[in-house]
Amino acid sequence: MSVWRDNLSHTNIHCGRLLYLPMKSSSTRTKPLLQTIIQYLDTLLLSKRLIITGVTALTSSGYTTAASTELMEELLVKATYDSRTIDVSEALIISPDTAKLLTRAPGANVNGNGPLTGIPQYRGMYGSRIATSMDGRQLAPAGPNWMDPPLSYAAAGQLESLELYRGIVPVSVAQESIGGAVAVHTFRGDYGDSEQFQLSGKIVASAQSVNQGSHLNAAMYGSNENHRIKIGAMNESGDDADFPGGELTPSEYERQRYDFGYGFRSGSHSLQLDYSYNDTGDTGTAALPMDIDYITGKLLSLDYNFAPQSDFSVEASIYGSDLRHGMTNYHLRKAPTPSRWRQNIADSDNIGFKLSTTFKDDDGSWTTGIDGFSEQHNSDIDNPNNAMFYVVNFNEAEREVFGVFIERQQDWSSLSGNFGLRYNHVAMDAGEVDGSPAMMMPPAQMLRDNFNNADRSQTDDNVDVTAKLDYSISNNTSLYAGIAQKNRSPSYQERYLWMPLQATAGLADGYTYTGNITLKPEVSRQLETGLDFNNGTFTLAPRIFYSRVDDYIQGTPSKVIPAIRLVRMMNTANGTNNPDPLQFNNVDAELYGFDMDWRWEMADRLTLSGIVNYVRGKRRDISDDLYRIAPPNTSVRLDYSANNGSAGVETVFYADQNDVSETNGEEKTGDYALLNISATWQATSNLHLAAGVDNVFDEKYEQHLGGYNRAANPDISKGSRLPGTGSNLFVRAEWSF
Ligand SMILES: [Cu+2]
Repeated sequence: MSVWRDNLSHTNIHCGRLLYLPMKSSSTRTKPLLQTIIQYLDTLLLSKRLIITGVTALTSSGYTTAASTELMEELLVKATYDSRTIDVSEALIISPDTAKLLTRAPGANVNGNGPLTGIPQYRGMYGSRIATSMDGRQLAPAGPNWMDPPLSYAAAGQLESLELYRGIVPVSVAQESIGGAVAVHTFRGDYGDSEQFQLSGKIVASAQSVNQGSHLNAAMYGSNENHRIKIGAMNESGDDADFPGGELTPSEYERQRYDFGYGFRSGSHSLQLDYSYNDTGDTGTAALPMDIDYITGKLLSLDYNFAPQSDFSVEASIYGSDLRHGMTNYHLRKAPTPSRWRQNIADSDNIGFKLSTTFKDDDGSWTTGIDGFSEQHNSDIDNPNNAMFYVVNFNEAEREVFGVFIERQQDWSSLSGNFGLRYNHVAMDAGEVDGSPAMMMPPAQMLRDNFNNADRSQTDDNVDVTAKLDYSISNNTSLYAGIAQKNRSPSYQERYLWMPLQATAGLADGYTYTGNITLKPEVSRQLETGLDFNNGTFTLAPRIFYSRVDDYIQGTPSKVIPAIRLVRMMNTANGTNNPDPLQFNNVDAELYGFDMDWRWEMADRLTLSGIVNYVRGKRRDISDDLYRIAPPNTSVRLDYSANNGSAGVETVFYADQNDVSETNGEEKTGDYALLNISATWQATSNLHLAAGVDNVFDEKYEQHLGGYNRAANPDISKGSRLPGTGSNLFVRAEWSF
């Protein structure tokens, strides 16, 4: 069975129903907003994507059976053999960080550098190795240290679901997906079934104790059979969070978000326009050298879908974003001496498109398409106390990916396959750089001149190939195997960081890095296999995987003499003790492991479920482990669902992590276990209440993926690991009308 997933219509995402409902034609009125878009996006057309997912019997009878009880439990994770869809509309989201929800899916974790900056990790890969798409669109963060990772632009209040592809990602899903893909689906309201306009809305308010945080989200939807409009606004903030023994400083946050959406459908055509404005204010990132002053983002997209017949459809989308970011090392944390104040102003301009078509036949479907994404970055460092000091960190650093792909979904009687081929052309370049250090210190001058004299324009031609096979051996059980080759071209930081700085897309290892213009793309050859079992009461989906990565990009001890000399000179001048710099270089690596989720419907209203994750990441060229790899971990949940409420208890266990990267000076972490409880109550048909306690026993623990403290704090010494937050009582009310 194939399930068609269409971003324009939200209902089918969850229900797995077939999509294209007959649409009635009607006259359309021109919207002034269309003009705004056209102004904003001066490039050509792009497309909405259409994913065809081969889905096993699990879709209809799998984890979603929880929904058949009177009240859905708070968090639904829907399983297919190749994805996990986390139903955010039902999720009890208290954390402002959407990325945290990913830990509900097998294989996934989060690198945390601050309360809003979760960077997805999947099977040991993270950062730009994981493709993140929001309703099919890409985004490149403004922050050279990923203070605004792509997923941070997916504000929880407006989301419908978070879809994590399991293992090998089909080529139609993302341009570069060497390590996995996360697809965010926003709720845009439903079309009505008559000419009559109907209004509905939802207000969600929550509060939590660990940081006196609060969240308020309001959304209004109006629709008839041809039009739908959405207006949403969100405000959230929190103070520094508590841990047993002190406070995490700075870990405060503040963010507003506004969303507007308009959809029109007529006959076999549909059009969707979305605009979002993100405004993040003072937000701590104690694991990084600076804190967020502001992040403003304007995101705009136009999607078009044409489905003249049930077996043929076209999707086109064009989108862009304009992201601005400021950060400092003095406004939220204890400031250094005035001569060492630093402010970094950065921006990112993104534009992209996608055009794809799908043809269905008796045995499956063909999907072909082209897509393009272009990002451009600037980053300038200054000192407000010293007008002479400046560093042009990145100057119009550009990265463009143009891709073409073809994918075949083939369904035989008990066997189904997904085969894909993608070619990406990557073009990168960067403008000349400068900085006052280059006028005063010969090593900095040499680095600048070498960079400016180099041929910085680079191109890569990458071919991705995937094959995934799913074989049903009985009604209950299917076997899965996949093989793929995936590429990732270097990021702009990895190629164009000219002066030793910690602008590393959030690695947060405390090392300064320089880039390497001539880096080669990473090539991963991946194998995975597993099974999906579901007999109605018990579900189990284990996978083992192996990924052999040639030219894996990793910081290695720098051989760039002026970079080493510069770091040492700065140490002498500032009385600091920074280690010698690293340089991004191609090495060889491998990642392997095991993960699974399972679920047991123990009794009518009682469900036990859990996740088990294990991953190892190693260098192949030398004896070392890869940096910041999630320790083995498991969680077990017991959920009770009643007629008008539910209750759940969860334990989360993380083993110690002793397999650490010597190259990155990584420290080991110990094991820990946490207990979380929560309950929900449908008070009236319109009012839904929830409450819970995370980390009930106020356990003190260190998250291996959480980073080290970089800010002065009486309770945590600099350079030691940041503790996880203490016990947290939260409440939430959701009112729909
Ligand atoms: Cu930043």
